[in-house]
Amino acid sequence: MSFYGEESRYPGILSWIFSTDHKRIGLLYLITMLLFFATGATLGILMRLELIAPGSTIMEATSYNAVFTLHGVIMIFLFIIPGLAAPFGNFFLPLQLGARDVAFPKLNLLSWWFFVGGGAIVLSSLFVGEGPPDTGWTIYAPYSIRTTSAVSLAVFGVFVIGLSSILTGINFLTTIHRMRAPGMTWFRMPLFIWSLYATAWVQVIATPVIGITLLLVILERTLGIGFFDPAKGGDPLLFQHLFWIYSHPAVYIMILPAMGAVSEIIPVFARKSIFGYKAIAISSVAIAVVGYLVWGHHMFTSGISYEARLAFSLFTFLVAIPSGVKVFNWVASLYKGSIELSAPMLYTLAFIFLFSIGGLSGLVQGALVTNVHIHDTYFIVAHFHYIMFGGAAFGFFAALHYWYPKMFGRMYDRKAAKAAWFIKFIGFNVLYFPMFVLGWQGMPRRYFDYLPQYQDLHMISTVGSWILVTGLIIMFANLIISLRHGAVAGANPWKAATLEWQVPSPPPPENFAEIPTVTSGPYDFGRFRDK
Ligand code: HEM
Ligand SMILES: [Cu+2]
Repeated sequence: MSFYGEESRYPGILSWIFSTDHKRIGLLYLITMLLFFATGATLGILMRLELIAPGSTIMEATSYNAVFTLHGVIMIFLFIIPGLAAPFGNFFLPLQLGARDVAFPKLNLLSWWFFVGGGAIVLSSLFVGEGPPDTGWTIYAPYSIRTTSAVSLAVFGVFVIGLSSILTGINFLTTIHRMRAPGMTWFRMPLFIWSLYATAWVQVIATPVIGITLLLVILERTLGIGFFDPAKGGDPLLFQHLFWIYSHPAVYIMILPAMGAVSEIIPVFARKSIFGYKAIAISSVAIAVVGYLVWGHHMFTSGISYEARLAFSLFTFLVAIPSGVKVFNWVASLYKGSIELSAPMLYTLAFIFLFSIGGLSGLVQGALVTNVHIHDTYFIVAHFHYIMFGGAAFGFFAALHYWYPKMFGRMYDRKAAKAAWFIKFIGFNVLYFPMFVLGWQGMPRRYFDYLPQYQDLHMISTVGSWILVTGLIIMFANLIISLRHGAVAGANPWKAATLEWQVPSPPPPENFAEIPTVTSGPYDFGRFRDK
């Protein structure tokens, strides 16, 4: 892409994959993650096709197992955990802080290499060994120890991706502590940065736990050590504890930056300063802390003690409070605002709506009694897609439409963007809402076949996947075509007040000719009124 005028020792694509410029690295993440997303979405569509009717329609049970495993692994580890932090965090953290780059640019490039390298290893597990992994993305022992599919390779790939995540976390923490522009006090930082800050701590503290767990799985599979296999005196519940000690906080790695982006977008398109800035900032940190104490809610039916279940249930309800604080503050910020329904704002409103449905259904799962009824059913599948896709991924699309003109210097077709949003919003709900009902009626998850009584709802859901994918295609086509043909955007098309909008689009190498001095809060629109 010629519009990135960085001086480079290398020609063409090499000037990208060896660049230590945070903006280029952000774009590298964006492109690779969207490719992974497209792969995962294709697998999702295939599953929905299989589920259009009972019995085997387009695949057999064993292929279905591999497809939902890879869909889950790709969507979780290659798309939604890097999430908004890797592409938008890399691109905008230094810009919003008033810095020239992140603290460790070379480490940053290495993180991206670990990310693509790990992704390639995960994908190669499709083709080597005795078939692709078939354990589900949760790789539960003892099955994951005993299956002959390529689990070790996929798990190693995820381990490498974990390294990438830790390094990014360290980089962001150091950058935020050390590189804020003069006058950028903690409570003048944009809320997106607060969310990256909370996320980075979770990345640094929680990710090593999954790293070690994955190594134990590999050791057990290759050397037969017996950490988790009861036949050897191991404990499968130990695996579940270790897995969820990471994987629940990981939910916040995916959702916090999306919440941060939404907190940027709302004030800009409601032309009001955000309501409850400090409450939103501190609730990010509160979520990160309390998020460590709830992992057992994935294990209510596994035979853990009554006391443990009670405690985990209680903490699960508590962690909902800071999320609720955010939702109320966002709504209060909209109240009496002069709201402009442009694409980023529409995605933001969809985010709030879908995330709220996901969050409230999470409370149904957090309650001990109802949990037993819906455990391992489609209710869970509906719930986590509302959180991860309706929440985090719609937040991702919100951020993409908000920052696109800044990243590429051009504007997409606004009408097509709104149409794509509308189609996706409809498709999403037609696809996933029936799953709540299916699950409540007892349809188990991870099955390629089902009783005839579930067919109608499954059929509706599959039609929803076609609507959704139509919207996705329109969105991507619009964004890709506009890279070359979109109208020139200018430095600040949304009249936003944060620092990244005060430099040209796309920002020049090193971002700022002169490091700015910050004299007011991030959402102070007053200075635009008199112009
Ligand atoms: C095109 C969009 C998508 C479609 C059609 C789709 C569809 C599905 C289906 C049918 C299942 C399997 C249900 C079962 O048999 O248990 C599934 C599982 C899953 N999906 Fe999606 N999905 C999509 C997007 C996403 C996104 C964006 C994410 C995350 C960001 C995601 C994360 C997952 C996870 C983690 C699983 C569980 C895999 C497992 O059970 O191990 N999906 N999805
Ligand atoms: Cu959880």
